[in-house]
Amino acid sequence: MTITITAFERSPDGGKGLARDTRVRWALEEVGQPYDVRLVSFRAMKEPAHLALHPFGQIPTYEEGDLALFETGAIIFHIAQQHAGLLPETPNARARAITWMFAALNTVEPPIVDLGTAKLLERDKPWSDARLPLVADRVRARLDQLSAWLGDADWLDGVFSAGDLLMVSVLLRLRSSGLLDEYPNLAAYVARGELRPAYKRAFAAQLAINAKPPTD
Ligand code: GTB
Repeated sequence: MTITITAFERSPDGGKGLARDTRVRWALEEVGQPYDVRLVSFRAMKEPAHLALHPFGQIPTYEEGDLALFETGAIIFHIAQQHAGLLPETPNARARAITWMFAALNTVEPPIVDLGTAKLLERDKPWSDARLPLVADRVRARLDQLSAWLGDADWLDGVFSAGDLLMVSVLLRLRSSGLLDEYPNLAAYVARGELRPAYKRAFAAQLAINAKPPTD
């Protein structure tokens, strides 16, 4: 059955792979599933046709036959359940990998998104200079803990899993901040993720769309 995901018609990052369709592309590449992409404009994302797929008017979405999903965690969990390669077979190892998926999305991603918001949308506020270091320190608190857990291991729980895919995807958003470089083992972890052939294919696919010059 054909898989179709949605992505920005033109991502605000110009092809750095930071929009959340990249992680879904990466998961599909890891399990060897071909997929189509439907590009949506910011306006189309808020129109009824897209809202019927995604109640919050965002990308990415995932369609496969009569199944429609939104939320990257749910989409990647679905892909990992349907195809081998993203979750271990052993029940306990599988449960731990799923735990890392939730940790990436619920514990590590929120302060990173807050930092992005503070830098991109709040810099003109009179309180921004005072708030920004606090937000950055909340990210550091999580990175301290994650770095201590990872130590010199390659992946979070033995073999690469959907937990690593999501954690690396989340951490990638920090690269431009320089915060990742304060943690050499995390920087190396992210680099290891980016070196995976499946990630490279996913990155190239989104770049092919976003690097195109505007047609209008
Ligand atoms: N929790 C949801 C999920 O994981 O699927 C979050 C989905 C989400 O935030 N989607 C964003 C979106 O559709 C795109 S990825 N935003 C439009 C809107 O809400 O109206 C967020 C994103 C956008 C751009 C960059 N960038 O340019 O660097 C990075 C991340």
